[in-house]
Amino acid sequence: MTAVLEVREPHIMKAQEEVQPIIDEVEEVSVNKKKNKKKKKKSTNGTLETDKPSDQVGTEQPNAEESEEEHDSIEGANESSEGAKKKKKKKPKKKTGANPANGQSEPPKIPVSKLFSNGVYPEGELQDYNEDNLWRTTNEEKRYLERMKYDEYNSVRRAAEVHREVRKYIQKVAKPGMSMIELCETIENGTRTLIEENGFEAGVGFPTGCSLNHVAAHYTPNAGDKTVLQYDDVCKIDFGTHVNGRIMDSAFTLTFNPVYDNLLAAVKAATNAGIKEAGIDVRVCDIGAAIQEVMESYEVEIGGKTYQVKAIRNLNGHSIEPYRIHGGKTVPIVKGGDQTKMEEGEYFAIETFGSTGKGVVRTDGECSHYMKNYDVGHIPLRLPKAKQLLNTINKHFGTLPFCRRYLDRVGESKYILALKNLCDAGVVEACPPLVDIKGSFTAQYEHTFLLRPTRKEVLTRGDDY
Ligand SMILES: [Co+2]
Repeated sequence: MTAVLEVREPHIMKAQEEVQPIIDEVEEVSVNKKKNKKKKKKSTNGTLETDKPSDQVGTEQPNAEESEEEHDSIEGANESSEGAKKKKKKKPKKKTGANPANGQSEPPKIPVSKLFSNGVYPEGELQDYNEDNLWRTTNEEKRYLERMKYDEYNSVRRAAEVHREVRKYIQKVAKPGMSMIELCETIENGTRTLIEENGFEAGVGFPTGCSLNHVAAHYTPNAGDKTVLQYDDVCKIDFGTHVNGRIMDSAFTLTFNPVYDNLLAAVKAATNAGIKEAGIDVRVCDIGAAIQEVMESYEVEIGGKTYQVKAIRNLNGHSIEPYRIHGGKTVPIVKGGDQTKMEEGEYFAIETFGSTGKGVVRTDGECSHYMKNYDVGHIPLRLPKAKQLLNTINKHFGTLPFCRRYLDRVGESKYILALKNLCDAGVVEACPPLVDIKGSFTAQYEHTFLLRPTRKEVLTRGDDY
């Protein structure tokens, strides 16, 4: 899920409405056989080699090393700091993140706790901090702090592993002709089974986004939506898993037509650039600048027209707190953001959006996503149906985002008016679809990572993205 920036410049909206009728005609997408024609930026500093996006950093890992690493992690959790000192002399840990070939069924039906019967889940991709903080990697005190957190890390790794396995399956079976409802339910059912959904202890993290084309985020079908995935669609699959409220928020873009390959490559590289820049004491504005630089060094040719990929300037990454998808901090994807710093122990989702449109989104269309306002205290409600609906929300979702289909499946019906009442009262926040101009195409990649005391752990990294 994405955080929307307050649009501080009201004229943007107006200008856009004026432009819209002209651009409304949807351009025909033709298959471009000369795909992967990538533009290299009029590079000022020579550091931006876009021919090889740095999106595969450290994901190759022989399986033998992986099991050794798991072993190391278990010991690390249980041994005294004496024992740990001895360990320090071992060679540094290799970066990981690959999806282990672990015998998951198709469709995925085996809970990950059965696949990792020793209860140890694979670490995400490890990235050392940049030079100012490189001392942390080997610092004994920081290493000790991490051993104290082992149970937390291991449980979020379980949620991340579920994300990897569920998306691996959907990447295989999603095809043009599949309904959006079937697509989402496949993901949600897979998540519920693999994570062994259990009240607030484990489950889906938020509604499954499957926003299409100019819709960048916050679309999931409501009941009765007949939309079917098309060959020419650009579909952002944004779904979440959680264990004990620790949400793994990760997204990728699904396409069938190779004409969009450069758009996807731009966004994937931009997200990875943002993750690479991130770290303890790093200012979020510097991350935004790094993301935009990479994103806008790409161009894509669609239907005979060439577009420089734009970063959508009012969409953001965000910190994540327990049961709170949007923690207190946002991570911009363009330059000029604020100077808030990232801190040790924080979880962040870095998500970037590239667009062939204006590079700004506004809300449009029927709402599906909702979320209880985290800070709201007791608000008296007059409508009995609204009170009853709020009880249902409190019981099943608490402060986790939900959608209308999730209300349907827990037995709610005819709740639209009551839901509107809760939104008007400020108890629930509506998160309607976020759209760029019609006829444009938007893509998204997102990962959740943790700023561990010694290094970054990109929890949701897989061998796919
Ligand atoms: Co997000």
